[in-house]
Amino acid sequence: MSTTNAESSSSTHTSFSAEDFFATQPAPPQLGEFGRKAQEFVAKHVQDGRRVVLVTSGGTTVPLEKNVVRFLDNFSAGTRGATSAEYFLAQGYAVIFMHRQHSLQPYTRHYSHTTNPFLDLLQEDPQPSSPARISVEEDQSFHLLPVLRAYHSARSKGTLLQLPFTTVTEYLFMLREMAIAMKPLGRQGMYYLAAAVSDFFIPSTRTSEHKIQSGKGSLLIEMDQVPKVLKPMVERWAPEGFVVSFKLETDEKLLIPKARQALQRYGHQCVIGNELNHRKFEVVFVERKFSKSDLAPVPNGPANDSSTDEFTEAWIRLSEEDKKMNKSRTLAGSARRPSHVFEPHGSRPWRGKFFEKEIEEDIVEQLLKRHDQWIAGGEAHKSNDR
Ligand code: PAZ
Repeated sequence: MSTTNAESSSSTHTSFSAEDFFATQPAPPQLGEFGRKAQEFVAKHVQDGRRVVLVTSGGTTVPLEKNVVRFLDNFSAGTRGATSAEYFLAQGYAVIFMHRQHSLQPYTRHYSHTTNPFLDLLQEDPQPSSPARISVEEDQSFHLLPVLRAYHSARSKGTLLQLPFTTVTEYLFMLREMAIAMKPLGRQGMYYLAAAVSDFFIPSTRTSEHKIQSGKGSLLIEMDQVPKVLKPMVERWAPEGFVVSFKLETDEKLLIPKARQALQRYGHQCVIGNELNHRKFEVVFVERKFSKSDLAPVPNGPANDSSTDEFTEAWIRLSEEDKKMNKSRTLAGSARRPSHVFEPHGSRPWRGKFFEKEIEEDIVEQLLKRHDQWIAGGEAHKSNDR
C-alpha cells in the first residue's frame, strides 16, 4: 500500500494497489459459487464453439457501515448493460451478465419501468373458469412476443448467466474471478465493462461495524481510491481477451482526452466515451490505431474527425427521427407505441418500427466487427509462429 498526498487537500491518504486490495478486503461469500458457475458456463460454450462476453452493468455501492444502513450509490440503472446483453445474445454470443442486484435485466427490462408496467399487459378472461385464467392483452402481444421468444431462446440454449453484485468490493472480486474463469476462451472472450464503478471506497478496517450514530455534529468520511484493475486485467487476468471499457463524463470536452489516457495507461482495445445527458443517443469509440485500415467504419457520424496518428475517434449517433421516436415512447409509455407494425429483421428480433432504435444495437454491431478482427489477428500470429 503506498501513501500519497492528494493535490487538492493537505491530508495524507492511502492508495491501494490491486494486490493490496485483494489481500486486505473481505471477499464476498458467494465468490466461490459464482466462480464455479462461470467456469462451467465457459466450458460449455468453449465446447460449443460459441464466443462469450462478460457484460458488467449498473452502479456499485460504498457501504458506510458493515451492518449496512447507509451507503453511497450512483445514477446507473443498468440500461446500457441490459440492452447490450440482449443484442450480444441475438448475435450468437453467450453472456455472463454481472449486474448490480435489482438493476435492469435483459428481457425483463422492457416491462420493469413504471411507464410500461407488466401488469398493464394482462387481463383476466371474462369467461368464468376455475382456476381463473389470465391472458395478454391482444394489442400487447406484438411487443411481448419477440421479447418472450428471445428470452426462451437464451434460456433453452443456456446462453445467459446472471450474477449479481452490490458493493464496489464485491464488484472487483467478481470481475477478477470472471476474467480468470474466461481465460480458456482466449481471443473468443470479450469484456464489455459498462458498469458505473465507484472511484472511492472505505477500507474494511475503517468501516463502522454498526449504524453510525447521529448527535455528534457533522460526519466526516475519508475514502480511499479504488485500485485501477484494468491494468492487471489486461496484463494478467485476461491477456488475450478483447477488452472494452466505458468512460462517462459530464463535461464532453474531457471524453476523448480521458479515453485516450485510459488506452495509454491500461493497454486495452477500446474505450467507449459517453456524456451523461446524451448517453442514450451518442457515444464515441476511441481506439489505438494499430492498423487504421482494419477498423470498420462507424455509421452516422463524422468518423475519425479528431483522430491523431496514435488514436482514432468515431462517433455513433442516433438519427433525429429515431431520437424523436424514443422520446415520444419514453414520455407516453406504451400507449403511443404504434401497434400495427412489426418487422422482424435478420437475427435481431425486435429491430423494426414497432420498437425504438437503441444505440446499443450499433455499439454491439461495431464491436462484433472489431472482435472478428481481434480473433483473426490471433490466428495470423499463430500461423506466423509456425
Ligand atoms: O446504466 P445506464 O444505462 O444508466 O448508464 C450507462 C453508463 C453511463 C454507466 C455506461 O455507459 C458507462 O459509461 N459506464 C462507465 C462509467 C465510468 O466508469 O466512467
